[in-house]
Amino acid sequence: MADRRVLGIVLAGGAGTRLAPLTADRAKPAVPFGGVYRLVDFALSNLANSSIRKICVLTQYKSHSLDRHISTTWRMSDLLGNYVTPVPAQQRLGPHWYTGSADAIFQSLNLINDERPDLVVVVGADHVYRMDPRQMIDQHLEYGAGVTLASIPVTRQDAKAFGIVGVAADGRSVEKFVEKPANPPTIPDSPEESFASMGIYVFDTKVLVDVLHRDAADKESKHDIGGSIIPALVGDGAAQAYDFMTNEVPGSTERDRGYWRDVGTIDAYFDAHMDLRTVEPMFNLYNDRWPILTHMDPLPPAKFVHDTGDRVGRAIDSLVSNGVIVSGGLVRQSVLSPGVRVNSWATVERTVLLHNVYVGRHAEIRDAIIDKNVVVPEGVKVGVDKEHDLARGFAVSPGGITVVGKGQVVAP
Ligand code: ADQ
Repeated sequence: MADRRVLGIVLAGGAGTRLAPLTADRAKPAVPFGGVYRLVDFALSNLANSSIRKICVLTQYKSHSLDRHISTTWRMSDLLGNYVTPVPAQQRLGPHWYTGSADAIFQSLNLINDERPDLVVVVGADHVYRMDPRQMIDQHLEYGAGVTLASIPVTRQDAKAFGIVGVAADGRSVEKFVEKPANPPTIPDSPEESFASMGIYVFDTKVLVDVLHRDAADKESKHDIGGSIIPALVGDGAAQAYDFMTNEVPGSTERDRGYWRDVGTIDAYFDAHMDLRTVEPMFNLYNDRWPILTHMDPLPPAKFVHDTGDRVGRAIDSLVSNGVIVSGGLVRQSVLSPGVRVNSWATVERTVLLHNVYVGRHAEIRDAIIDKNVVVPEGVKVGVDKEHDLARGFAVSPGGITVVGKGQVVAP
């Protein structure tokens, strides 16, 4: 791909309703993840680490904290022609916001006209994974596809939430594509699995511009990439699949190779956190050959104090960010964002605490996600009795994870 001009487009405008209440006042790609990151950092790190550094991030809903994060964290040197720009919906083509992900790109065609790339790499902003898109681009060029879509085997049960790809005997040419089917077609020699599109695409620019114009003229279309653009290109015989499991990223471990999670629901978001914190994690944040990049506030190191009797300040099997103080409390199997406080005789277990959460003495938190700045007063239990959690107005996921949203008061 060395001589090709590539533009990255990150789709960051989805409302993320299934992640409520974490998306109550922020866009899904701005939801904090893994202590110090935001979800969008994974997609952007993959592009930046593979030297794709002309990137437009299309934003829409509740985009303030997302815009701020991108402008402050991801600003690159214009001198080298690099940029990561947040592009808010601008109503360029009429008085309506983006109707779907294809409309978001259609309304932003001026960016493509300005940059005149050979290829456009389109990625979502709500997945946790490492991927080197250059390997997918190489396949795209080698076989002359109009669009190449990254694909991964998923269970039949999970397949209902994805676009499902049917490939020809050559293992590449896409013969069939169905968006979120009720009855997902399976992989021919593996009846319990389906081949899912990961929402990661390489387009020839001309092919993309042409199909977007056709789609815009279609009054019946919902103007989604998965719902309309990909099916149209499959109809043209122009779509090929790229097998994500063949992607090799420097420094990945036997265990975390091929890791990709859609963290669109509370349970998936919680489980992906648990994947980070074990001795041999399912997803290894400590791979410095393919770093996940972000902005970190200049906070002091984490501190653990008190070691007398039952009052021991410690954290085990956990990720603990800068600025945290665990003062005489016990943290187990949890992820703590910057600025969290855990006080004496408190217990925090299988829990994700976002920035500056305060846990008072003797409090007990289990199987929970607590959003920024929430105060859990002395002696209060959260996540221990799910009926009580619901009665107090907290959300409880189907998997039994209690979520206390930003600004919610936990009564003493
Ligand atoms: P979904 O994620 O359900 O499925 P969609 O809601 O279109 O599809 O979201 C795709 C990406 O576009 C997300 O990152 C979202 O934030 C963003 N987006 C959605 N609406 C947008 C808008 N109006 N403006 C800007 N950005 C917007 C897609 C594919 C499936 C595939 C899964 C993989 O359609 O085929 O299997 O991703 O997770």
